[in-house]
Amino acid sequence: MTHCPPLSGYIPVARGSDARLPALRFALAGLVAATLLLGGVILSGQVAAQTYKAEYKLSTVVPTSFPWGRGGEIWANLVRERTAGRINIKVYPGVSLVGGDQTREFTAIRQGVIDMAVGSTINWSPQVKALNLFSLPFLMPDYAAIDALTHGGVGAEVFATLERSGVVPLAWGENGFREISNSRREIHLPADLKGLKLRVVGSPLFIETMTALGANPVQMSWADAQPALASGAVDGQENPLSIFAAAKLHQVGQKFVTLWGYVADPLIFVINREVWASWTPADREIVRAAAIEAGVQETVLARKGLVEPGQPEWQAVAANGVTITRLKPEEREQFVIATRRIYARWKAEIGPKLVDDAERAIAARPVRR
Ligand code: X2X
Repeated sequence: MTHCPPLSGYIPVARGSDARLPALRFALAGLVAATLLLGGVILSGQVAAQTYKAEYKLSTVVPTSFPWGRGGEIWANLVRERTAGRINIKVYPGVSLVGGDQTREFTAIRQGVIDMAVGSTINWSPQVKALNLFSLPFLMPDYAAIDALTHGGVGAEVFATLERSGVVPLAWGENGFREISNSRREIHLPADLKGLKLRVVGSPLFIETMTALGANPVQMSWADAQPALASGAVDGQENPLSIFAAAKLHQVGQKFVTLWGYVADPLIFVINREVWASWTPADREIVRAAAIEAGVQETVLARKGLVEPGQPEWQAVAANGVTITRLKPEEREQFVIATRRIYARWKAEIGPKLVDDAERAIAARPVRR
């Protein structure tokens, strides 16, 4: 009989059946563990499937007849198709999930009252100070400047801040350059704003900017703004072309629009953190990719007729009897000068580093249009 040296790792024991017991136990334990693990995977799969809600509520301020609302709809449709209906998103326009109060939308997303949203940086700025960046007067001179921020390092910094604030940001869209309108007179210079009652929304930055320009700002929701304009309770407001045109603000007395491009609000596609965590990684990627695609399409819609020569969409508004005023550079400069102090004060509030980064990114933007 030849002598076999013990295999490495095999511990020889003295007697027959007893000798194999520890190995057997070990094997059994392994089998039990593997079974448990497999069961766990299956179970967690079932749990995940069960925790998918029948409907996910997506909040927007304006309905699908506006580029913004349409962006939400595109996102919802792409996700429904690509998840074969596993993730069923319904658009709730008019911020109806928070009774129309758009400045409460962000908190409701964090709390899970709202599952997801396509929201304006302005509306979330009371809760997320960094978002006031986009409302700094005369920071962004053109579309390339917006893109330089949202699609560069500044956009990534803002997304990191949103993550820390408790939501999952996925993609950028656009509301647009906010132009000032009113029922009383053409605006060429800050002096023309004197005494005008202007509806604004969002953070105190808007109140301070308008006050610095000599106007009387009144903060109210978009839902309240339209009746207030119709009744003459306020004289004017500021919003992008896409809102002005789709809401037909010329019908509520807004006869004068000045294209001053003082601020532009991007839109952000976000999801509640728990909802995000409840989905499989594959589904999360579908939702993220769909948000990015919807954001690109939405931005194209929001810029339609504004990036083409002569801005045909504003011409269409003019055809409704609205006077469109384009500022001379020296006129615009007067507005810049009058708001410089507010800019400096809010730069400190927002965080000088983020604003410095933004200023640098804009100065280095590749294409000016
Ligand atoms: O309320 C507005 O002015 C609007 C529709 O543009 C926003 O939600 C920021």
